[in-house]
Amino acid sequence: MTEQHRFDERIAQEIAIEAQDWMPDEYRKTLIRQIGQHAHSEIVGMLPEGNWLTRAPSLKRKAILLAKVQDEAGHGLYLYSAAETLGCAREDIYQKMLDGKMKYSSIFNYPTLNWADIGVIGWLVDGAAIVNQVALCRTSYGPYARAMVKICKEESFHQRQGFEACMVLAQGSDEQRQMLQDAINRFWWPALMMFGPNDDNSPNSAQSLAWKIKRFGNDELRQRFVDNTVPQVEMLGMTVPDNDLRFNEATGHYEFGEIDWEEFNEVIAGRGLCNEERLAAKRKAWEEGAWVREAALAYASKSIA
Ligand code: FAQ
Repeated sequence: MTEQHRFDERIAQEIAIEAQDWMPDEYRKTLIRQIGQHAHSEIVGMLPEGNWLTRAPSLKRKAILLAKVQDEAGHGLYLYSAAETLGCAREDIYQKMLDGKMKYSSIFNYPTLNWADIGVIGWLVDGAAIVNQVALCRTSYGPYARAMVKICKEESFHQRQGFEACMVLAQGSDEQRQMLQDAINRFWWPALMMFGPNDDNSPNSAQSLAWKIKRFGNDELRQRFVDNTVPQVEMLGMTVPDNDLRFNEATGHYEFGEIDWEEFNEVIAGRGLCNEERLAAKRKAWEEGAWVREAALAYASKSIA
């Protein structure tokens, strides 16, 4: 039996592929791309919320937000480690992200303008992330699947704290309710874009589904998110910014309007509202942290000697 046959059999039998196992080069490359982008998203994703750490409205909210942002750093490091099991160097993929040669999630290129945005990020952005990541707990590459299990538990806390923060605003003054509706209006469509292009425009989906890296198509997961979330918006007494949204009794699903794909393509091409600002912040942090990395390496070499 050839190595390729053994690999195909393991995929068919749902036996996880591990770091030491033979795998096709393209499978390895796809995983480095997806896990690397996922790691970058966690790290860049700290910036929009980090922006509000010093302006959280109470000590309780600040402590929760601090814990959430720290969790995201942990997820990023965990995912970089998973990517490294595939033979890439963390510095290399990180540099590619800083050079704009590797993507991170489009959602983090939108600004956080008011406190309600922080609640809405927890609720909608982490909510969308969970729908995608729960599916990835059964991805075919063992180290990625195991990372997802731990990460999903933490994302679930993130989503609940976000919804709770939104609930408080929804029960507050007219001004607070308006602030919440405004945040929903700005983040609804970008949250739907997190699931990627429609299946017929998704160049990677067919092969990733065949390899069971992805377990569902982009559209199916997006639909799942809409079905989960619309009742939550209604529960808060808010509205979804989509005139085409309607519940189809026959299918049991919500039908929704067309995503602005031109906006999506602009954002992933590096021309969104905050792309430059986000990369500039990460480059600055990387350059200013050079002495820490040097000191850590010098210390480590002395400890070995
Ligand atoms: N943004 O052929 P497909 C989080 C790219 S959650 C940017 O469909 P694929 C938690 C795609 O990479 C967010 N780029 O690609 C958190 C490909 O480009 P390439 C991170 C996007 O891989 C919450 C091209 O378009 N989650 O961080 C996007 O099969 C709050 C064609 O697309 C993950 O990364 C997009 N939205 O499916 C943190 C989950 N969509 O590489 C802080 C893991 C597509 O060929 C605060 N990733 N592209 O140049 C995945 O599940 C998949 O990679 C998809 C895309 C579904 C995102």
